[in-house]
Amino acid sequence: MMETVMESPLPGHKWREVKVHCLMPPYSPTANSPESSRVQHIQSSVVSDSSQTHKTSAKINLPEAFHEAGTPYINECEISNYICQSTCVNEPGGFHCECPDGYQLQGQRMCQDINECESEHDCRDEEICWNYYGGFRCYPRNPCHEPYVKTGEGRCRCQSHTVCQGLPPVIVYKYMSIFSDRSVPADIFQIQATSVYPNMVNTFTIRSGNEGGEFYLRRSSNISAMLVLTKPLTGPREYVVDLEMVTQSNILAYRSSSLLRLTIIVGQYPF
Ligand SMILES: [Ca+2]
Repeated sequence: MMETVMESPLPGHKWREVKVHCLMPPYSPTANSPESSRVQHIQSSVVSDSSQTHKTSAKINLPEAFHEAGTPYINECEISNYICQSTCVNEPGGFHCECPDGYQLQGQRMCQDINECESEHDCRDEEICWNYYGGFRCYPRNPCHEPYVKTGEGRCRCQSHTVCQGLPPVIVYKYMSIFSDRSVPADIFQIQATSVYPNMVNTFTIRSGNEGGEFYLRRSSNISAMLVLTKPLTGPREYVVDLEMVTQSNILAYRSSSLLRLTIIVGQYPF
């Protein structure tokens, strides 16, 4: 903060000029992203956010006031909302910034999510720890339910053709974290076929979880599509979005599908 004292037009008064330059943070990918996995039919990856820098500059003239003790009094927290990323606490002779639960101060003014999965968490052995903005979750290592059986990390296959009629043969479970009120539109998740055959056409659709129209699936090629966030999400909230890839060939009368069940954990704060 830069500070100069100038003479006021009013006799006996001085004006204090305070310039505040505050850099809001760029998005910092955590250990959760970018992240990708390959399965038999689907490859997916969380898309890194493009760095965004919000620069705010405030230039405010404040009349010089005095404490009873005669020391100059300035409430820095009233100068700008951007002086702290989260909470500004005024104190005699200065101020300090505080962060909400689940965050730690990064420098003097910024807040950084604590990755509880790298330190202390209470997930059990049969669970995986998933970090998100402001907290963490424990998810079962085996997400498969009858009639599906686990055939890989987060991957479930239905073994019986008779029981599985009308059901997707494969369900892949993926997780991602996102903070509140992210600017849109934003590419957040890529889904991609890993097995490519000639004369096969892949189509991608959002099967469920998009009742509010928050997402859009943009086909980027015959083997890939991008999930686009079209509305800012406000947390804390969890979305479960089912993305389906259908592979078919009219020549061979072949049709197969895979389902990617994406859990999106939205943090409470926009950082
Ligand atoms: Ca966390």
